[in-house]
Amino acid sequence: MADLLDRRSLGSADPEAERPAYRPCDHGIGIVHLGLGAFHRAHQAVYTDTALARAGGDWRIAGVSMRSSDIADALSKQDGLYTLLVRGPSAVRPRLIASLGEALSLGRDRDRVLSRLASANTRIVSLTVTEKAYFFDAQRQSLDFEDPEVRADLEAPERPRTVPGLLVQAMRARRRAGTKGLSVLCCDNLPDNGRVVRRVVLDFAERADSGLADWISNNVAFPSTMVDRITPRSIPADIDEASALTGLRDAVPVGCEAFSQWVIEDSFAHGRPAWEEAGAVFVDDVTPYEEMKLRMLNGSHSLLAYAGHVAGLATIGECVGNAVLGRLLPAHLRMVSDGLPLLTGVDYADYASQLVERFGNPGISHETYQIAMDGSQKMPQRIFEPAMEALERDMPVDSLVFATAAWMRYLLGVTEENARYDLRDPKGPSISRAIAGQTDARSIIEALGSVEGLLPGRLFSHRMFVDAVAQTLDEILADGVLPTAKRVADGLRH
Ligand code: CS2
Repeated sequence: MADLLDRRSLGSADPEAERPAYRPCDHGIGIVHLGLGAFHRAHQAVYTDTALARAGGDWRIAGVSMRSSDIADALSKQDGLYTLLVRGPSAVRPRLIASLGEALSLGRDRDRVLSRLASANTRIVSLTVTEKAYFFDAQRQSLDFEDPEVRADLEAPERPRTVPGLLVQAMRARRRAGTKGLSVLCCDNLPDNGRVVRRVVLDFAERADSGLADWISNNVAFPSTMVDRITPRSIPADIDEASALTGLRDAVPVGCEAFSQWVIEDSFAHGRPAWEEAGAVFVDDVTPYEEMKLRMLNGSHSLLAYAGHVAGLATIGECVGNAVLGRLLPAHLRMVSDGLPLLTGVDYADYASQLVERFGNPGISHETYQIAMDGSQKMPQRIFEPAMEALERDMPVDSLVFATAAWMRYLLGVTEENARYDLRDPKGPSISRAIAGQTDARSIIEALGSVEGLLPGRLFSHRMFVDAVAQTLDEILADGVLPTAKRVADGLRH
């Protein structure tokens, strides 16, 4: 693929695909990215591609696949090049991305990954590793020292498998070699994500060597970010589609929507690419943007995913097209946005209508089952925190109650059509063990309450909230999820 690009001469106009407007080999690697999934390749790698074309710099990316080596292998065979399929409502626009300079797999190339992380040329480590990979215990606000994977890394820090272990090992090497610090840029959907990764890294480092923790505090920046672009997992049909559009054979194309947003706290230790050239917005405080996105976009994604999956609706598009959920969605968005602080330049009503349109994009097929994954890690910031805040301010919580009950119904592991599925959640086995045999809402809630760290104590000691969840869950169990959603939607302000 790279040969083909060179022969066709980079930067020349192409009738079919947008091509990189720079010579990749002119730019060194300055970023190590952990988590080489579709989202990174649809988001940060694309911003970097544009920034390289417009402002240059040694900012290509060494991407690290944290689990399987398939993607890294496929990308290596293509010299890191891949096709982005930008899916609008009626047309697909292909674009070739050249910002990945190297693709590695942690399991196989650990030494190479560590030397990249320790290299003086590396000035940013960015991450899209999913919420659970930080091992952050939200209740204790610290690293989860009890987790077996964390314990294993603490016992053998030179062969790290977890993100905190890997980052600390890299910092140890930098400190030892007298190399300067860098910026760690978390791009996962967690509130205050810079602070979360800083906390787990410092907690891990303190156990190992407190001098190292001080060095990290003084030399490493952890800017927070809000990232957004709907990027369903890739499917085999994407390969033929990409090839038909570009004439190039790409084994790992990525499809995503056209919309993209990146809000970044501007506090980097040793520079950064000119991502603003690609539309990234730099601010002092990302919090209000994160809350808006996590609660409005991700929160309604989760609501639709749980209700939809249980009701047999396979995609977010089907949910939006459903008469009941399609009505509940805007009402939920309005209810949640009523609790958000004013944000200069942002009209929440416009943001909400844009979301409804994005979710309904006929070019995108985003599975409810994919979004339903890892609910124990997602529900707190998407549903529980806005619910807690609304209760404290005496504001309505109806659709948040519904989302909670729909999630609990999902945790039973069987659809209304009796199809069984795996929960795909790090707490899945404990959840299934706890609720086995429970059939009524109260016993289900009580059983879930016994799963360590699953239901936040403050919210679940709120009598009114728990009563409402129990009533809604009983209704779902008796009448079905969609009739219950209809009752909730009917009661809400539209
Ligand atoms: C989704 C997100 O899978 C999920 O949990 O809610 O991946 C969502 O598509 C992205 O955050 C959009 O930016």
